[in-house]
This record gives sequence, C-alpha cells and structure tokens, in this order.
Amino acid sequence: MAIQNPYGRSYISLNGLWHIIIDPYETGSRDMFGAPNPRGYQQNRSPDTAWWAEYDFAGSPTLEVPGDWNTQREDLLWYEGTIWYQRNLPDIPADGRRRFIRFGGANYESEVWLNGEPLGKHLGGYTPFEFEVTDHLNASGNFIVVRINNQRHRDAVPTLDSDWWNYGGLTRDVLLLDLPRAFIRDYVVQLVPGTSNQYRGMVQLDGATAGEQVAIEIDGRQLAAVDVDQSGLAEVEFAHDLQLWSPDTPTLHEITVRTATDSVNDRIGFRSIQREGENILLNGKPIQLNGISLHEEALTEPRRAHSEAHARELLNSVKKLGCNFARLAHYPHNDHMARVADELGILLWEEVPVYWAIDWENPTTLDNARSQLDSLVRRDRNRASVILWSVANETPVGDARNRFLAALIDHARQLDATRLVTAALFMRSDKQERNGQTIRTFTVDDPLGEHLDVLGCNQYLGWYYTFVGDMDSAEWYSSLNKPLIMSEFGAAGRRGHRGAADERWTEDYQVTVYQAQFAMQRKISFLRGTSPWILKDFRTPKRPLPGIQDYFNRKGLVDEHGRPKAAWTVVADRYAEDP
Ligand code: GCB
Repeated sequence: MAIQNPYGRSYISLNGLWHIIIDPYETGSRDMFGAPNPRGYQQNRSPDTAWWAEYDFAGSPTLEVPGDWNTQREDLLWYEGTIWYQRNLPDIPADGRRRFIRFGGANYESEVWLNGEPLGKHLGGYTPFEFEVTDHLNASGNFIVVRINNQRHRDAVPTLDSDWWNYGGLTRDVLLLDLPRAFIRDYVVQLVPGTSNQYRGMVQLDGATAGEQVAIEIDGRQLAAVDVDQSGLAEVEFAHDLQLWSPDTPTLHEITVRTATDSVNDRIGFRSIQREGENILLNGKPIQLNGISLHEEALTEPRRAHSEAHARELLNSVKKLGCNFARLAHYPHNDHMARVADELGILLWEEVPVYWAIDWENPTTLDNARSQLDSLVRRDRNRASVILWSVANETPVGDARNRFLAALIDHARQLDATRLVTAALFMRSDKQERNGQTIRTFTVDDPLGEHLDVLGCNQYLGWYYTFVGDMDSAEWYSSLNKPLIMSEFGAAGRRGHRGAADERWTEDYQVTVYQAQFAMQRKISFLRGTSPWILKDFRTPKRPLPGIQDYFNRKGLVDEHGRPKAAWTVVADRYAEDP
C-alpha cells in the first residue's frame, strides 16, 4: 500500500539530471549466454574502480528527470528498449527516521537498486511505486540505479497495440520521503454518498502499536479520535456540517491527520456522487457532464506532461472550453492532475490502460491490471474531482473479457464505494426502413453494462463509420436504465488545412462532424455527459499520413502546440449554451 499524499510529507526531490546508459542488448543485466550478469550496471562501476568495467555512468550523458526520454534526444524518439538511469544521493543522516524512494511513474518495467543492492521491481507505466531504503543507506556515497524497459508485450497492460506514443523513462517526479518510525501510511476521509454531513474514513499507520491514537481535524477542529487496532488500522465516522465541493464552488478544507509522532496535512473537498436511474447526482442533484478527453501530453509541446504547471495549463484550457468534466485517457495521469482539478472544480473520469486486445485469459495480466487500478484508486480516492473509475476502453465482448472486467469492477467498488464505475464501450449499429427512409439505430447493450454504474460509449459517426448525414435520423437506445456518457467522438483535421465542409482532414470537416454530433446527441434522452476526442493533437506511431498526420492523431481541438482549430468554438459554444 503506497504512502498517501507524498507531496504533503517531508521529502527531498530527486528530480534533475540523471546519467543514462542506453542498453538495447541488455548488456547491463545479462551475460553472453543470457544468464544474469554478475558485473551488472547496477554496481555503478567504471574502468577507474574495476578493471573489467566497460561502462561509466559518471562519464555518460544525462537526461532530465522527470521527463520522457523520447523527446529529450532525437535519437530516442522511437526507442523501445532498456535505458539505465543513475544518480548519487545527498548524504542522509542516520537519525532513526525512515526513508522511502517514491517514483510517481516510470514506463513500463522498472528495476531499482540502491548501492548495488536490489530494492525491487515495478510493472506498469503510469502508477506510483516506492521502496523503503532506511536500512540500505550508508553515511555517504549512496547511489541509485534504475533499469527501465518500455518494450511492449502481448500480456502487458496496455498490450502491443495502442493509439498513443510509448514514451519511456522516469516520466514523473522522484522523491525521497522522510518519515518518523511510526507514521501515517494511508488515510481516507469521505462524505457518505447521499448524505450532506456524514463522514467515513480510515487511517492506516505503519510501525505503530495497537492502541495508538489517531485524530482527524478539519479546518482546525478535531472531529474524530480513535485507537488503531493490531494492524495499525483505525476506522472513523463522524457527523459535521461543511460547505460541499462542486464545480461551481470547489471548496477545499484543511485536513490534518495526527498521531503522537506524525501528522500530515491535506486539502480535501467533500461531495456526493450517485447514480439514480438514468441520472448522475452530484450532491443529490442531477448533473450534466460537459467534458473533453485528454492524453498526458503538455498543452504547448508534444511530450509527456509531468508537473503541476503542466496540469494547470491543461486544465485551465479545459475550463476555457467551458467544461465541468474531463476524461483523463487512457491510463492514470500524474498526481498533480486530480489535485489541480480539485482546485479548479473539474470533475474527472480516471482510467486504467485496459485498452483493446488485452490478454483476457491470462491471470497474470489480470493481476497486473488489478494492481494498476488498485494504485490509482488508492492514490486518488481523497480527490473530490474524481467521480468515475473507468476499467476499460473499447474492449471486444466475450466471456473471458467480461469476467476480467467484472473482476476489476468489483475491485474498484471494494476499494472505494463512494464513486461510480464506468468503461468506454461500443454500441450495436442497425438499419431500419421506415416510411421509405433508412434510419440508423444505435443500441448500447454490451453485457458489461449490467455491472457498470455509468455507460461510456465511443462512437466515430461521421469519421470511421457512417456518413455525417446518417446522424440526422439516428436513434439511440439502451434498456439498461443507466446514464450514458459519449466518451469519444470527433474527427481529424490538420490545423491550417481548410477546405469544403465535407473535405476530410480539414478543420472544416471537423466542424461539420461536431455540428452533426451535437444535433444528434440532443435527442438522446439518457445522455448525461460528453468527452469528445480530444483536447489536443497527440503523438502516435499509428498515424503516418504524410503532410496531414506526420505521426500525430489530428483529432485535437488544438494542435500539438496548443493553437486552436475551428472546432474549438463549436464545442465551446455548445457548452456555453447548456452549462
Ligand atoms: C478510439 C480510441 C482512442 C483513439 C481514437 C481515434 O476509439 O479509444 O484511443 O485515439 O479512437 O482517434 O481513433
């Protein structure tokens, strides 16, 4: 279980320049016959310290951490393989406190050593992980080595194929956390759904003995004080009247969790989110989600976003578009996003990279997906902005897939019963002849819908399937009696490429598709939200069309540098009409 709210603790940042060795043949970890290399790079030797060494981190180039490696050096743009990272640590006093190295995210497989000793491994490119180093630290001369490999695998999550760039490296902050012997590892404080003043939560201590007391203060007032059990766990419940959080009033309260030896401050918003029939209720009232989808790329540059400043830039742009909602596709974005969304009042859909053709029959793949979901939920379940956990995107219906996703849905609910669970599904498309006219009907009837609270549907009418005109008479159905979010729709247009309203790849055709989509969507009685595809053009190896795509998906409302296209205004006007 990861340490809650790492940025609220005392820490040293390990961001900055790290030395790297590019290692496509895995020379740093394997010998010539494929056995583990006893002279591996994790030892951080050099010809000066070992006669056999054929490497030297100190003399090797550096990369900025956090940052994807692809956009820091031209020769790494397409690289998929291993890169070793190394840096020295500042001297840490042996003062009885505990130290943890926390990685916000590293894509995809990471193996970490301190002073040549293994700390552990992590799978998954978008979730945080940490290792305790208290007993590994020397008085001076400590160094850390990380081997990162971003090769794609059939049994991985995501799998071999996905429509985004496989950015590799230490893509998020690296922190050295400094904590007391017995510390607050995790806590959750939530409003009980459907109430306006009932609170429930838990505090998990690490290194504490049974009977130690934990207290929770909100805005300086102590509201609960409970003893922890044998396992260091305390459950709390209290009643209190507080101003609730909503997109219009994103009020955050100052929370302190305190024990005799530790305390941690946070800023938390409280709100209730529920489903009632085809409605989504925020603080008991039906809400319409006017949103936009986004990848984790910086607004003005085509590279991984990682900082609070990036999060502000992206989410301010979401606000400017008139949204109260954003879909963070297709994997957990960095820690800063939900925190900034909390402040700005943007509701979030958060997602794990269970995308397309996952290896559904493979139990190890399920464990991997579940552990990514687990990390995401535990990381963000104190964030008021997050209202939806999404377990999958565009996955093919089938027994193995249904079982796999049902297991993820159960897991999300077990960890967090206060939010709604969704997935981006497909619809069934049929034609009917009526009074000499052909009517297209679309039915959201994926069997997974039974398990979800909210149905997501990705549909590219006017782009991949059917023509724009077919949307005029389109009818949408679902017998599930659940709210629907159009989680993707849109069209590609290169910024500056103008033409007729029906000319594909132009800004103008993008406008045409959005207009037809919104006209059609007005008639869908159970539609409660939209997150069109997508805020900005993003890098993807799957889009080679020269002169138009050049390895960018061009469905953005702004281009890869953040400059708006004509469709921006269509979406902004639509949301302004119906805020
Ligand atoms: C989809 C996927 C998304 C793609 C998008 C597209 O359905 O969910 O990842 O990028 O379509 O542009 O085709």
